[in-house]
Amino acid sequence: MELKFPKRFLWGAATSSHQVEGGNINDWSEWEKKNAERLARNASQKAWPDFILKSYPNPLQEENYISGGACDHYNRFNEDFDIAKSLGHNAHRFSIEWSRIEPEEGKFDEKEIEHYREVIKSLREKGMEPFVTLWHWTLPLWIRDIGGWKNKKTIGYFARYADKMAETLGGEVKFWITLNETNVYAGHSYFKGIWPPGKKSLIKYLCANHHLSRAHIAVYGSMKKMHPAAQIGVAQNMMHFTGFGAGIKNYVYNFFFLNSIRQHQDFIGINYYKSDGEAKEYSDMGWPIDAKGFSEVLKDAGRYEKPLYVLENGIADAKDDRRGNFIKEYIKAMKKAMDGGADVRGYFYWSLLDNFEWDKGFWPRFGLVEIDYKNLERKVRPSALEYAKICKENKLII
Ligand code: IFM
Repeated sequence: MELKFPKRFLWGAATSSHQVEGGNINDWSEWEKKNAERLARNASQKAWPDFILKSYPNPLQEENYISGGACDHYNRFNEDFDIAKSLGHNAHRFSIEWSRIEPEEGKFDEKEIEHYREVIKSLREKGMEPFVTLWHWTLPLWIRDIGGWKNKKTIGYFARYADKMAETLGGEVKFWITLNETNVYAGHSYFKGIWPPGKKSLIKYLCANHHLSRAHIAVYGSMKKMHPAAQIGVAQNMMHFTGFGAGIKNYVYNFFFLNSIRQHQDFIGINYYKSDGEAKEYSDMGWPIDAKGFSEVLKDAGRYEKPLYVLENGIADAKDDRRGNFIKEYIKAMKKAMDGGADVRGYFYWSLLDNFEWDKGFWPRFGLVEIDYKNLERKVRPSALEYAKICKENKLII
């Protein structure tokens, strides 16, 4: 059977600056230096499969937890986009690193702006529509020093940085994602207190959420004035909840933030990985592989009556023995939602490259393209070719 997608459907992959670029100096890079030894020690208390311990770097090594040079995508973006193009992608999502653009308060680095102009140009030349994220979790050190998102002033500083990006790059970008997964960020950073700044506090958690929502609204208004045709949204991490309390969890986790910015978004960006239920198979990170909930979540997001973009969906699978099927099953579920009325217009696999998975470090392998961290060699995984067939033919054969 053939599942055909609409003309002009966007197919691609996503990355974020801190996870792939290398050489970033921000709140995360500082936190990594302080926490690598502890994270490696904690990891030694767990049982790990052999194939993960044999990989480099592995969870027991301190260097696993230091983003350092990452994939050197900052210097190799052209080569990486050539690979994406060869895989049939017609769109690509990446993020701008605020700490590069504004390393000191109010001092914008024109060279770095030029760098991202080149990134956008390279994508356009290769026929890929850029989806640009303005904030994917990392903060310049001077923002960290004033308390990050728990400080109200960060709203104004973020809006000024976003204005600068709209002024300088706005002519070349149609799709903007202001904020990535505010629910995951605030949850880890303030509710659980396990990510920078590592401050567990309900008050700070609520403040951060509130400031993030106000920041989005401010940026939306000012960008729209500058570029009325721009399409602006956020990337919301969504899960499918089952069992006791599913309704309330669905509301709090999936829709609370989106409702708070309801009138200020042109599309709904969805990052979907998992449901909270059991499954027959799991990813290397222990996340259940079960596409059923994906259709439900997409249909549910239809409540906003806006176009939907799947801005992330992927699996950590170092052996690449589940990724091909994962992609097909999730795309099949997406198509089911579309047939049921969900207006999905694009799908971005997470991620184009293996990358730095935050406090887990480098060992989880999400990439369509494998990175050998000893020499930074790129190798296209077999599953990437399975996905490429779907992208090139704009259909899934099952
Ligand atoms: O790597 C992350 C990404 O930064 C945000 N969404 C989830 C991915 C996998 O955990």
